[in-house]
Amino acid sequence: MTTPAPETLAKLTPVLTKRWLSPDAWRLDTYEKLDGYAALRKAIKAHPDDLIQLVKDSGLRGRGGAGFPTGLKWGFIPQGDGKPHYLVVNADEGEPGTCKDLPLMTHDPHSLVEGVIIASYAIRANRAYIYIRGEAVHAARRLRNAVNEAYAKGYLGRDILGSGFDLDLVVHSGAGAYICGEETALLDSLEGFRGQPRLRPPFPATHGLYASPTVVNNVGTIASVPYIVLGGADWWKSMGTEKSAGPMIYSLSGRIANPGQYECGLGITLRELIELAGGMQPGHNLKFWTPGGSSTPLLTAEHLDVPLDFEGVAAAGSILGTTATQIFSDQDCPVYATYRWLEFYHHESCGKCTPCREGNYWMVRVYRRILAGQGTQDDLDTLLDTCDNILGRSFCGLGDGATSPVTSSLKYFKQDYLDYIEGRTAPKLSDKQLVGA
Ligand code: L3W
Ligand code: SF4
Repeated sequence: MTTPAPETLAKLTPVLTKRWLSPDAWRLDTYEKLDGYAALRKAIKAHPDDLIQLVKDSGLRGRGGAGFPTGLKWGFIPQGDGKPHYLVVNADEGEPGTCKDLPLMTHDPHSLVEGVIIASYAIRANRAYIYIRGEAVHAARRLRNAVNEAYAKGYLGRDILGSGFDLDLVVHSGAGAYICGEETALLDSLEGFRGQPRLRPPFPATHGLYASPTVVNNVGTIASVPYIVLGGADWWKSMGTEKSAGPMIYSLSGRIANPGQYECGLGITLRELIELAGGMQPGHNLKFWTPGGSSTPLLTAEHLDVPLDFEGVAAAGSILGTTATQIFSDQDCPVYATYRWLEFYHHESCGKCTPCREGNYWMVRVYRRILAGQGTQDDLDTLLDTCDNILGRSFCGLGDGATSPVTSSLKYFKQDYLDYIEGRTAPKLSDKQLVGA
């Protein structure tokens, strides 16, 4: 394990993670001793429109994968329309490799609850939901405890802190389907239907939960809001880059000495992140990595110095996504890794549209053939052709995302595929594993 240089260590900017190591920070009394609910006390005295403007000024962008400007989204909520407004927090963190929202909700659930109250006040919503992934039992327990504590203290319910503002907050556990992280499938699931994406437009901002104006934001987005209220837009913008402002929690996993969550200003590089994580594991050299989960095209050792912000990663041909950096070495196989990801997408495809439902099914079968040593060069064309028929032709982002590891691994590591096809690499799957997709 290597020790990071002081100038690299200085790149750590614990903001959303700053309370994670404080014992019992998930309890209300500890949270309050650590500045908790000070932002709410300040925000509730401001005009809601001023809060929307503050978030716009901060440059905060969605932390769930798309990076959409948060203040702009809040500003889409029509006012004076006579309809109920809703805030829905997307806590269905399921993107492979992503692990930033679950630790936040486990260690510091009140920061999310406080963000929900401020955001709801800003968009004039009197009912909010946190839709949490079904498997996240412990985080859901912590959240429900935090919500109960907040009600008991008058931070939730009627006439919050004497402001006249009312808010009810419900923590809803999903049933463990990746597609319910897609915002409209999430809304269908919340309404009690099978979770499948809706056609957009109209977007949830105008036609969301129960066809009413709804803001759907990721956990990290909403948990950022109390810090922006307390620290101000300029302070927030002092971290990150001009177009990608603020700190970001990068989840590092794979062949590194110290996997975990590292919060740094947007724009840090993988080289620096690996240094912060104590270097690669002994005997391992970086071969490929995901900048933001498996739905984002793979990058390679050539991309160690790419700034990990929305623009930098896009310029390198990938997507920042959820900043889940999964790190693979020269001892890992990009063909096999892609196959495992595809099995995931095939399993999680909701089946609503043909390109994704059928395309992922067939691609899994082609990968099995290649990995069993029975592939042909034509199979590589079939994979690219299938991706071409999925990308941009699927009903939602799941289908598009599934093509990312396929096309990028073929772009950078075609030789690894040919090594299976031409017999230089021993098969990883047996004949028996060829069927049953
Ligand atoms: C009103 C308009 N609202 C856009 C809103 C829209 C949404 C947000 C971003 O997918 C991506 C996906 C995953 N009027 C609007 C508007 N909006 N135009 O802005 O929308 P969009 O379509 O850019 O993205 P999305 O549907 O939110 C998110 C990728 O992120 N991803 C993440 C996967 C998994 C997780 C997780 O486990 N937490 O996030 C990784 O790459 O593939 O492409 O709210 O309504 N004119
Ligand atoms: Fe369902 Fe896949 Fe189509 Fe999305 S792309 S609607 S997950 S079948």
